[in-house]
Amino acid sequence: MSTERTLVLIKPDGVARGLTGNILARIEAKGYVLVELKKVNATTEQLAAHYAEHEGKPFYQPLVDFMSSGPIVAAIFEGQRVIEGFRSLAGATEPTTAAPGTIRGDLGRDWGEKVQKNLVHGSDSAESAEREIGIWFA
Ligand code: IDP
Ligand code: MG
Repeated sequence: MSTERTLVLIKPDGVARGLTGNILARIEAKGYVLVELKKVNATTEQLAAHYAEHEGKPFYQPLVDFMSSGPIVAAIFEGQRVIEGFRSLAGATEPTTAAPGTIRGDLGRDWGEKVQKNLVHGSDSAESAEREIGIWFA
């Protein structure tokens, strides 16, 4: 299978807590190649497109508000099976139960809010990756 790309976002909690370098270092140390990197303030339009699949769910508005609450870091990483590999590095959605050794398991916790602040986003399929890269690196 040819090399693939994934979209990684370091969410506002990760940036605010000064964990950008730690998170990027974990992905690079795994062997994936950084292709693009930028710090941005997400627009309403970008977040509506990015999280369209979650519209209508109870955590949707808290999620959009959270993602608008401060700067994020967007990155494209490349490598064979990087989509699956980054999801494995990130760990489960809930930081409380994310495995130790993962980004969310090592660096995240539950803060008792309506949205899980879990440090990172990673694309979940090749189709999602191409769509999401188009949103953040148009
Ligand atoms: P993922 O980021 O692990 O792929 P998704 O199901 O795509 O998880 O959800 C997107 C984001 O929405 C999660 O990363 C998390 O921040 C938040 N989220 C998902 N499910 C819940 C929930 O049940 N309660 C609160 N927040 C949630
Ligand atoms: Mg997801």
